[in-house]
Amino acid sequence: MLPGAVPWPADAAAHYRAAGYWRGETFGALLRSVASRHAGRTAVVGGDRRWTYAELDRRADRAAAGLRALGLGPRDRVVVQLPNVAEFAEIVFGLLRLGAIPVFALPAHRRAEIGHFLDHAEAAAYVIPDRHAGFDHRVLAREVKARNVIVVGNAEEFVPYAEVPAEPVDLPDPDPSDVALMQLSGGTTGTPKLIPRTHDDYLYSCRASAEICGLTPDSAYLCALPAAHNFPLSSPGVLGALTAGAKVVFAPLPSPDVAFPLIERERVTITGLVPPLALVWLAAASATRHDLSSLEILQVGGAKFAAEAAARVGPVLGCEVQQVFGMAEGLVNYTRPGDPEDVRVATQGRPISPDDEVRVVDDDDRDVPPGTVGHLLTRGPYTIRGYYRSPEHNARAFTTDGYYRTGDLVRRTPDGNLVVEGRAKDQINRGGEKIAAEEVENHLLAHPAVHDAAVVAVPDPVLGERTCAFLVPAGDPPTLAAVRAFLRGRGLADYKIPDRVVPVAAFPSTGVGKTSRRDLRAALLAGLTTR
Ligand code: J2J
Repeated sequence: MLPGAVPWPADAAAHYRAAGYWRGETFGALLRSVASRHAGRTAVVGGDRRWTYAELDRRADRAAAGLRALGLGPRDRVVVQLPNVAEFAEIVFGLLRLGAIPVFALPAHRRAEIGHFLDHAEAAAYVIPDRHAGFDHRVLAREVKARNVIVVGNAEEFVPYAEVPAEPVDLPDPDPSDVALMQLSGGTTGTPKLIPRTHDDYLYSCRASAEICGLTPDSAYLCALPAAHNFPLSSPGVLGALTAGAKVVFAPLPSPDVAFPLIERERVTITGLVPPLALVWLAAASATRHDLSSLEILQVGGAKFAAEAAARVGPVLGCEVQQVFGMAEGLVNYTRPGDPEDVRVATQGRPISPDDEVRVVDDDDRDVPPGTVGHLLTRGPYTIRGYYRSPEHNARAFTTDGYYRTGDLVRRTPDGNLVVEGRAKDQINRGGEKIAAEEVENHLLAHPAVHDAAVVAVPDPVLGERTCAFLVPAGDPPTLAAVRAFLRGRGLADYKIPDRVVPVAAFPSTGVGKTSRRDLRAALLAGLTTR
């Protein structure tokens, strides 16, 4: 196992192998075997590119050889920050075949996040588009002084990806029990954590997810959310669709004007959205002239989807709603196609695996009675046992017997489905984008006119939650515009920048200790709503 990653205990690993979850297969080998069975079928569509499985397989080989010629090798970490383009699949499979480890950054990440990932992962390379959504990623690459910058598009002084692919060479297949890729945690601390996922565990979650969703070679998955997110990558997402020999269609944007024509043209059967986008689709669907009749499943996840909205998916979009409650650390719950309407509308589903262990506990880690709300703890065949190179944080984020503390408050229904009732972690879930309160607070504290800062989630009818920063100013309070400009200047991703700033003379006193920040945030929020 890559040093800095936490392996499963030997007995658990042996059980996961014996049960057939871990099959000793790598992503590179999997693509090879799917391509041999479905050579002529379409694997990937993105922009004007349309590649068969044979073509994707060949491109992945050429990418692996070219990346190797650039000096990259097994276990090298490579920060990949690509939008939804066909090259995403080619480059990711190239890295996976080489045994190099993609670290999936989001297109929205900026200097603060990318600098941290490059540093923390000791990355050997950084893969970017030239420009995306009006932003020049080459400027960012210069700012973070990344080594080996590879650019899809106009590279300027960097390495153009178009010139990277080389004649395939024989490469040893990586160890399937080793780290394949790294996902990002939503985070609750000052710096985002990296989540190492192995070929064995991640491939299991992708394959099992594809089965649960009924994917076949005739299915077409529309990747509408940014592909780097764990949800559209693996639940079943791009990788799950490819395990099934299905077609992956990359949408450059998730808006109905872009996605609906693609659904019609490519006869898309399944896609996944966060709740605010699902609401936008519901609003747009009744008036659309596009034929959406191929759509069989609309997955909604990343944040709680209200039952009233979920109930409208069937009548308005003519497909089944599937709720997905997952996390990049592992555990993913799905409502199943064909579940009774009340399960699909009002619960967040049940785990993928019979060996996902789920506990619902009180503040002292004691199991609560069935049906009671408590903290969700989990361990299982595709849930990590630790973040990358974070021993201190791991001691808090996992129990001594290896359960991951999800920070979610859930209740289990008598039929075994989970309902998400809230959250105990210091995080804001802004329409599916996760924001660690402490990370934003630390940036705010660097402002000369800020004496103290507390960032809280405020309910929002569209996004579910928005971010409000309470500030104790040092002198004249900074305006919202000044705070936003300041945080942008520090290179913080846009979605983390507070929507609202409320100056207060002093913070209410809530005692001392670690939990006092949480109490403080709760007290401030209560003050805001009664104001
Ligand atoms: C309420 N909260 C939810 C849901 C996630 C599939 C789907 C989503 C993610 C994801 C993912 C929720 N209702 N349906 O990785 O593979 C909140 C919880 C959870 C956190 C994880 C996947 N679905 N959440 O959202 O790592 O708080 O993964 O712990 O980004 O999102 O966030 P993330």
